[in-house]
Amino acid sequence: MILVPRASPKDGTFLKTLAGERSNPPPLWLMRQAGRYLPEYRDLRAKAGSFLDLCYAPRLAAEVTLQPIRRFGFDAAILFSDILVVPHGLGQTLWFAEGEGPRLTPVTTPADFARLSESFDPAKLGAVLETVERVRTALPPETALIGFCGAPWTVATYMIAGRGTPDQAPALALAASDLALFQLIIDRLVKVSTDYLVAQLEAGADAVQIFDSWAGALTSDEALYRRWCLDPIRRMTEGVRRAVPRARIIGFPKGSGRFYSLFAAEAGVDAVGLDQHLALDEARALQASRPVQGNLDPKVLLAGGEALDHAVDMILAALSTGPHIFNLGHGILPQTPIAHVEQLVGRVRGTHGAG
Ligand code: 1CP
Repeated sequence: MILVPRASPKDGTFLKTLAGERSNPPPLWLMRQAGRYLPEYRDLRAKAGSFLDLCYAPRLAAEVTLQPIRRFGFDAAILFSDILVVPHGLGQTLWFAEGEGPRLTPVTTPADFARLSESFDPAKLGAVLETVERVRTALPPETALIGFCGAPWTVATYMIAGRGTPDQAPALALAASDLALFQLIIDRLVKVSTDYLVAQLEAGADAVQIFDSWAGALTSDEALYRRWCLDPIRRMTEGVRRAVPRARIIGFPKGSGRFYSLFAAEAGVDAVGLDQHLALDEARALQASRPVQGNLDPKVLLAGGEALDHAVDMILAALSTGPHIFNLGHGILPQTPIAHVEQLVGRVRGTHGAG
């Protein structure tokens, strides 16, 4: 095998780490870093009207993407959007019930599926890509821009249930009762999401992340995990790399537990995002094959104080010998005080609490 050096000299530490280099301190960004814990986000969100309006307003969405970079100087920005713009872009009805979360008209029959488009609505796609272009132009060159989408399984759970569910039971039930329909939904999502990531990379995203937030619902059995988490993501990574050979891809199969090493070996991603439930010795073992990202518990960031310092130090100590991107194990909680994020940034970068 010929080893091609993947990092280029102008890459910042985030992209260098994704290419397998080790940095001290590690690059840092936080999942959901643009959002309700920031007063400047709440102000802009109130002016924009609905959350979805904000997602499709390139100037405002770009501004929201940049807010946490200005405040904290993170090493990467993540496009402000949502994983559910993909079913919305296929024509599924979507709205965000204030204070409750997403609502969609469920897709549970072949007739429902037949009403979906085969590709992303160009007007909605254009708005997202304009946001990507605006953010890339505005960011400092050393700060990476991450594009993203949901993994087919996770997006399907919302499309089928019509909302977030604690156990993803409606999607699991459809996979059991109408396998052919479930497979059609997954296949459509593989295709559209692959094209969507390629478009984001071509518009200026430096890397992309695939969020499989509900992979944990598939871990009761390896065949289930392979069929609905691993295989669709592997098809996506292959498709993205066919179109963009230098694409850098992070997979976040949240809750994968004992299947994390299988995912790291076979999903075709450059780095694996780890949730807070994975033990640090297992995280370190995974680092032998791939860079890892994670895995501070968002509740520890919410709590702050010495517990936060201690948890950060443990992660740094365990993962500093290999390529590591510092992040949370899941999205930042809206009640998180800004002072705790400042404490985290200082601790990771070694400018806080020394001695
Ligand atoms: O009221 C508001 O302002 C809306 C809250 C909000 C925000 C800020 C939602 C609704 N989505 C987002 C932004 C978002 N969503 C980003 C932006 C970039 C960033 O990280 O800063 C990203 C990457 C997502 C991804 C996303 N959306 C996921 C995957 C990650 C995860 O958290 O597991 C999922 C599952 C969603 C669906 C969704 N969108 C919004 C909510 C509240 C939810 C979860 C709903 C549920 O399961 O009940």
